[in-house]
Amino acid sequence: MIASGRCVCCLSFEIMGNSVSLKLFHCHEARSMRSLWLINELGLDIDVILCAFGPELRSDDYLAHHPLGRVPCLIDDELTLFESGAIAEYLCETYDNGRLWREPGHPERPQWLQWVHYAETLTVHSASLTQQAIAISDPELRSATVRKLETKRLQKAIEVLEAHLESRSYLLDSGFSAADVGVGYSLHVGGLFTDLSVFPKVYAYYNRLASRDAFKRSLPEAGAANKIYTQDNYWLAP
Ligand SMILES: N[C@@H](CCC(=O)N[C@@H](CS)C(=O)NCC(=O)O)C(=O)O
Repeated sequence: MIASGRCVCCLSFEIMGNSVSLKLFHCHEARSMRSLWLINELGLDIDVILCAFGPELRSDDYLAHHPLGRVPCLIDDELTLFESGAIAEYLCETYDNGRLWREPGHPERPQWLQWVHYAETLTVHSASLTQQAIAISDPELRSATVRKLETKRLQKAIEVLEAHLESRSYLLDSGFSAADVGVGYSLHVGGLFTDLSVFPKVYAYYNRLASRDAFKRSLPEAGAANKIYTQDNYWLAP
């Protein structure tokens, strides 16, 4: 459930006999979408505190949760976590039965960890491109060199996925996992900065992920305010 722009109290729910309460600070289309999508895949009930992307994140109240004033930030009773890869690992090991998790000792565990965190390798380039195309509002202060360089580095990181997906439908041979959620979000935003259809395997993979109900439920609703991205794409002119 998304609470539009207002704070709501935690809901409690029962899972495997334990009462838990989860709260996620989220901005539309930000990395917190990774956490929200995973929560939706896991079928967890949660309070989502929707924040505007910008100065609201630097309020004293929010800085008490996340020292840098960024999203995601997950609260689970006494625990606060503010790194999306760590949140993915924590949610899986705490609330998953092995469907999206690969537990320590599982033969696919090292690969699972690698791809859960490869999501950030992809997204750092999109974050830099978001800064160039959106956050730096004065065009004079933007750098054509940084945009070109980061676009190229994003494409190189996508090429690695293209080769990996040559022989499989998901990142792990055994099928869909939390790693696909992390990387899927990165492609969702990466596609705003480079044309994914140039990478046929990646393009088909992204479309497969984007057709999932849990993915769709983590998108902003139609006409939502406070979206980071307002254009169809921010691709560089060829
Ligand atoms: N590595 C962190 C990055 C978190 C992060 O930088 N989030 C961005 C949104 S995608 C943010 O909140 N930025 C707000 C700001 O920098 O003011 C993670 O994956 O959780």
